[in-house]
Amino acid sequence: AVKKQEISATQTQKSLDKIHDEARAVPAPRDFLQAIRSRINQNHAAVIAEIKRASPSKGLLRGQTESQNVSGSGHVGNLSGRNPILEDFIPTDIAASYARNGAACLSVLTDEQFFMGNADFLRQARAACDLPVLRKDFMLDEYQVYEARAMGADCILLIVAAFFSPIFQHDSAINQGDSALERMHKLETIAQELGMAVLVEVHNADELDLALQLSTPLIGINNRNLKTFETTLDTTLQLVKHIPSGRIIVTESGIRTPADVEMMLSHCIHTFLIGETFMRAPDPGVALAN
Ligand code: IGP
Repeated sequence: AVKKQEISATQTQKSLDKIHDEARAVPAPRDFLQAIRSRINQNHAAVIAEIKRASPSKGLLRGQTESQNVSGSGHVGNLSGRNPILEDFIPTDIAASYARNGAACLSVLTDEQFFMGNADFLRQARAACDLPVLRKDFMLDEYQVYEARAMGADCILLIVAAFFSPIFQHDSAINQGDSALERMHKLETIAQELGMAVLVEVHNADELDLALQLSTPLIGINNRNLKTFETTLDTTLQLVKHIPSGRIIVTESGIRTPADVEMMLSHCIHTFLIGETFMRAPDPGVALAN
């Protein structure tokens, strides 16, 4: 990914101007919040269905890597015994299947380094259906927010922990000298000015306090600890108690079974972000429908 830190200082303003223009030239955003609300109003679970080829904790989830692909039939190692045709990673097919099977929205990993993602996956998935799309990536500076819109995103992700952890920081974010809340607020404002929704992600009570100071109603509770990868649905059940009404709570990560979904619904949590479970299924959309 060409991120801001890789661009020299003299080029920075020029590239910012350029991405700014690109963000305003693409077709208008789709309404992410409305898509969630209308599923809930029809008494359905609202599922933000994720398209993710790999993850840092689990490695390759679906399809094959380029190195596997060069050798003849390509399907090797941990893929043996599966159906290689059904399980190829084809963002357009996955998106269309999710849409047919009642997803509220899509989430697409665009991070290349940790998730083997790509901006093209988002473009392809969005073009294949009429669902609003979350750009799932680690947003830290304004360039990335314009870039998200320019690739067609309808929602961005702000991970509160990322604004504090030095491992996520790069120069431009550190040099701004603003507090974490100020920086999040700035990115939120830009996203909203561009017509996008903002999903703010938390994992503990301190992060939640900050998230609630933003104006977005969309609060994601990540059941996975991003440092240890430990995942427990209790995280959602604990934090939900501290969230005032009027917010849309999204329970994220580690949702595996219909029983998990029922359990969350019984706690009045209606919105789900699900990736791995669908990615490992022969047809991700069919897995969603069940
Ligand atoms: C989906 P899972 O366990 O269903 O694959 O999780 C989603 O919550 C996860 O991909 C995620 C994520 C993130 C990925 C949540 N927050 C931040 C990257 C960055």
